[in-house]
Amino acid sequence: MLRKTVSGIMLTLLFISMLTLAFNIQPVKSTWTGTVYIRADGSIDPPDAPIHTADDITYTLTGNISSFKDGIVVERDNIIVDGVGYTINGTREFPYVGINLNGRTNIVIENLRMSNYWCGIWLGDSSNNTISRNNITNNSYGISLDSSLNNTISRNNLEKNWAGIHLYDSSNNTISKNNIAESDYFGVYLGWSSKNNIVGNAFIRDGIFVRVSSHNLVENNTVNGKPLVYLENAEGYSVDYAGQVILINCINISVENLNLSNTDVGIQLWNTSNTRIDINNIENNLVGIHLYSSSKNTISRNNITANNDYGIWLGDSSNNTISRNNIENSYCGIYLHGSSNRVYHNNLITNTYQAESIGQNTWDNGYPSGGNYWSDYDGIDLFSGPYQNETGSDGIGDTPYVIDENNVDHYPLMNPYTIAPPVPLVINATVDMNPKALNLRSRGKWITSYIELPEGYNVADINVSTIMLNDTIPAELRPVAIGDYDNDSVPDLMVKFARSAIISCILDNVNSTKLYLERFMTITLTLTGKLNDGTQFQGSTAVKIIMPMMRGVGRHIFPI
Ligand SMILES: [Ca+2]
Ligand SMILES: [Ca+2]
Ligand SMILES: [Ca+2]
Repeated sequence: MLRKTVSGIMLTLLFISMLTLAFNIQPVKSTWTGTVYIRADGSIDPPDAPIHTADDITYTLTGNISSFKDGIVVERDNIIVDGVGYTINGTREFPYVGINLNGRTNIVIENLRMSNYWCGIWLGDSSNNTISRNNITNNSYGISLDSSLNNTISRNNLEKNWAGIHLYDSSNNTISKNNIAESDYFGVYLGWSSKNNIVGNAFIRDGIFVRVSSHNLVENNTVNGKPLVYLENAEGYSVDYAGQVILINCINISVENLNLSNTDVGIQLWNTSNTRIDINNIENNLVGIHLYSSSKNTISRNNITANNDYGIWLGDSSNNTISRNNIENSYCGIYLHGSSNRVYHNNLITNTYQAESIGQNTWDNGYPSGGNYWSDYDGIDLFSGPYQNETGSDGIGDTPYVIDENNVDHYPLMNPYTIAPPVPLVINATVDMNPKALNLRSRGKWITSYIELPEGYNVADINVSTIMLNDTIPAELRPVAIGDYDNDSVPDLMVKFARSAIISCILDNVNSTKLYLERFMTITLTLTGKLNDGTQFQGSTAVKIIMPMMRGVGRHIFPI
């Protein structure tokens, strides 16, 4: 007992001396702990807090702040709080915030680093404030606006928060040029908030989610480097390139052949009808396809895989058709709230909940067309017929798949529905060659090619290792360069091909007798490749090939 105590004391002493040693060798950079108030009269409370002001207007941090409650509470209007790179760090406990602006106006908050708060920067009933160049990471909410107007949130970096920027009942704000990445939930949430400008933000594995909000201007934002397509009151439009698609009050839009993955909601429809969502790849989102108050839309032939919460979510939406989709590995495959939606010929595979329905919806297309394939269906197939009581199997389970009493797939498929492989989208590239005339005997080593892509595509996205000429000759991996070879203001990607490979390909494919006799010929070279997201492009160019008259040698190469 005594021995144990003594050794305990010794250990404690050892620990203290080690700590002392640590402090002696490397003094810990001072972090002040507590909540700082910038009072209405301009004073800093408590006075030893690491904030300095000379004029009661500009408040500059002089050290890091750590707090168990709020970090800095601003009670004075018309001031600047400059973090000059210092950090405010909390405990993430509700309801504490890094910077608390309540009923404030004309405040600038800049150059702060902020982590581990329930909310990094809170604006409640606050207007005409500017939040810029802050680094806001690992909070529940990065920046939250509640009943706040005319604020500017720009050039902030928001990463790994639960939600990036959250607006509730807040209008006329500008959210611009922020980097918003890897929020667990939404990058920007617009709830009951209108007339905001959301411009020039870059989202990575994030996006925007809109709820009961309209008249917002959302432009020039990117999601994973691709355009965030946000349409309000549009009619008869086709979306041809996007990282996320949001349609508010739209009619007759087509969303086809897109890869809408790694964002928050791949496609969101609000009050939108007669829209076609066809042949898209929609993976790794919170929700793949989200419809609210939207009707008469068609969702078909999409691959909807590994969306964390829902593959397809319909709220208050009726008369939509969902068919021939693969819906796999989500928490819930299809959630329907509404009536008269038709769901058939889909493959529902290993979703934790395959389908949930509030309201009466149709889950099959009658007999013999059939219903859906359900990976957890445990029925057998010995009978056939509309009542599944006739001898002989028919590929349809003999017993229905029951979701609930109002929602029954009467004709569940025994095997996955074969969804015709979508025709891959091939975009048209413009291809130039230099030289345009190819003398088969000249000695140059390379043929240079310049590739332009149509508007909306970026030649920087071309995966050079996929570029081929006539399906046989790969482009050299270097040198490559982006320029404007033909001075038409459309950027082109320069790649090179080995001249010898092109010549032998030509010789393999042309009528060499004719070439020998006529001395030149025009042939078409076709260049193909893929962008980094898999989109294929193709372009052709005419090249004149020349066989110079060289007695003897020619005959030697081309025996007639
Ligand atoms: Ca997210
Ligand atoms: Ca059967
Ligand atoms: Ca050009």
